[in-house]
Amino acid sequence: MKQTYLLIILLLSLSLKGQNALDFDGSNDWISIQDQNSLDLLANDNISIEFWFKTTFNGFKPIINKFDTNDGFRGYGVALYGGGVLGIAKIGNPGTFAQINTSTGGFNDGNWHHFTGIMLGTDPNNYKIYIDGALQTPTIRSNNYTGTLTNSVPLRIGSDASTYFLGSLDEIRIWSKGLSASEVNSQWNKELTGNESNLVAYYNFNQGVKNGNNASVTTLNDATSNNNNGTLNNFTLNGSTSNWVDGVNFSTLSTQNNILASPISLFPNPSSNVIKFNNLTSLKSYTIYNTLGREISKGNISMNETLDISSYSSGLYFLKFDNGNTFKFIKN
Ligand SMILES: [Ca+2]
Ligand SMILES: [Ca+2]
Ligand SMILES: [Ca+2]
Repeated sequence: MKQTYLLIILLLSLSLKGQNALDFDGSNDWISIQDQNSLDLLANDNISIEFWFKTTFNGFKPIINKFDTNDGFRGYGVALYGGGVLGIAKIGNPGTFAQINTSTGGFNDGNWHHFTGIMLGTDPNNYKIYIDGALQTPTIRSNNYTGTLTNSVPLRIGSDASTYFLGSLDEIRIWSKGLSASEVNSQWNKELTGNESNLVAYYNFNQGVKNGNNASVTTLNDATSNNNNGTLNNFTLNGSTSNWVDGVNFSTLSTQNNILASPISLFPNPSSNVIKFNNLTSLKSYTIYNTLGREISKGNISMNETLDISSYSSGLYFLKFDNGNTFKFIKN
């Protein structure tokens, strides 16, 4: 009986890890999604866009957009910029747009990162970007939006009609609402069903055989009922690039709900040298993971003890106690 349970647990954990993403070659791979009313948002509508991305490219690359290139790029979209900065924009009458970028970059480090961009109306002071679930300090790139937003061009993934994304994308979601902080926190690190309200398009990319021959898998499925399915263009669809590939591993990081419930607190955060804990009532075993779910270190800690993180690379980490409580911290 015990062996049966162990086998079931093993199969469950294997199936959690078995989800896919799509790799883009940077030269001509892109996905087109036909213009539809559900994708046509109004200037004053609230829009949220989420996705996982992995790239080492340093420079401008479009990620997802519905820009009309024959009308001053009227529409909305998200792009990667030099230095690994991410930005989100609404563009109205030619030359007028509302855009924020992350004020720090480095998200082109070859690891999976999650992006949430939220645009409330046309004032970029009301826009937000979260990376890996953490609210970023934005830089307003433009605040002169006027006119309408809607157009009749396709939604594009991985292209703006002249430049092409290099790297992998997964879990793309477009919402016709502004996600709340608690919604961002509860759903960035897991898959959704597609039935969530105001979700206008959702691509989980769980298609094809990773790194296999996928010549016939040329339609990207929308998991919502809006049928915003995409057509893959110019992908090789065989091998480890320009094909359906391994997706982000959610299974080791799927303990987000414990973060809010825990009375234990971690400080200082961010930190460059050491972290400590308040309200640790007993010696506790911990494991530290990076955003890929890779184990970085493990040990035991009690109240008033310090944990040395000075040798870690800059970035976001997860510390998980063996009772399941998980904390995020940032190494500066
Ligand atoms: Ca996926
Ligand atoms: Ca339209
Ligand atoms: Ca290609």
